[in-house]
Amino acid sequence: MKKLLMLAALVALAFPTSAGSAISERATKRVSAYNNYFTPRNITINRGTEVTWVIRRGVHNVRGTHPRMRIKSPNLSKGRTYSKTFNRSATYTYVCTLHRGMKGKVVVRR
Ligand SMILES: [Cu+2]
Repeated sequence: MKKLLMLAALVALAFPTSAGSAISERATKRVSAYNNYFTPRNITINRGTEVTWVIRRGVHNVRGTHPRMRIKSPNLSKGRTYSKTFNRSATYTYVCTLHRGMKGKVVVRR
């Protein structure tokens, strides 16, 4: 069984586009916000992926550390979300300005 799973993983790696193109066009990655951290804190995604931050506890915002990143949510309470699609390869660092040390990173692959 373990060998079968390994084989399936290898096949998926060998044919990433043919098997995954329909899905990747609307791929979404979720990041959760708790008190007071983002999880996962760092993510790596492909270009064109939408990242949705979901507020699970408390009130938080999502702000890029540089204005050119265009990551700028209002303050969001529990249950609210903020989404952004990343089309350019770069490393995007962001913070919650309400809580010191609450930060994360989105790495967009080339
Ligand atoms: Cu916060």
